[in-house]
Amino acid sequence: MNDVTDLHAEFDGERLPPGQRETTRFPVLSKGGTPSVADDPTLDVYGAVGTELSLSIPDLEELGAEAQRQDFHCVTGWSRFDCEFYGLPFPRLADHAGVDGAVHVMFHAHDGYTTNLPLGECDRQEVLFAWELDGEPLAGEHGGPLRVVTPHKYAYKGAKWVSGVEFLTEPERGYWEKRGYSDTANPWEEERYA
Ligand SMILES: Nc1nc2c(c(=O)[nH]1)N[C@H]1C(S)=C(S)[C@@H](COP(=O)(O)O)O[C@H]1N2
Ligand SMILES: [Mo]
Repeated sequence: MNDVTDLHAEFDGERLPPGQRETTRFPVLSKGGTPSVADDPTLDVYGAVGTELSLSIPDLEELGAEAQRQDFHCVTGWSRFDCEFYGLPFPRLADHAGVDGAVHVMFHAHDGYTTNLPLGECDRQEVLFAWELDGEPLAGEHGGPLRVVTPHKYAYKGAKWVSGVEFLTEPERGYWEKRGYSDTANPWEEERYA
């Protein structure tokens, strides 16, 4: 298991970011209800890439899935330590598609949610397309069958029920980023609101 719970060191912070409290529960935070998503979803990869792709979870697994132990920080103030996610690191997907002029990424989800990151901030090993948590298939309310996790950012940067990854040549803002949440979302700098 690849342990990335020491990620805070890169941001010169403690393991528990400022203003957060640790919880052993796993609260559900969704803008609406849990959408119905096929058990065998496809992830569309498109925009400024060499090859547009439509990938199933088995396709993602074949590109080089791995297990990682990660911490999860919600902007509303709770952190859950030691989440064991299994999924595909973003860089493997980006390499497979072949980034072609992109500087930014928009993640799209089945509930209409979107969230954005600069390419350099999602082309990181700990950004996972995840379909298992703690040895079980990811629960629907937590974004199953497939979600993104971003342990170096507040968790709104990780789209549950992810449906598409759009590579962009200009920055754009996602759902919460347009509604007053921080675009940069660094938990160790408490970048909660814009
Ligand atoms: N598609 C989608 N992804 C989403 C959200 C959402 O409403 N829809 N909420 C975000 C927020 S604000 C947080 S804190 C985390 C919560 O994940 P959890 O419900 O598994 O705790 O998912 C993020 N990803
Ligand atoms: Mo959140």
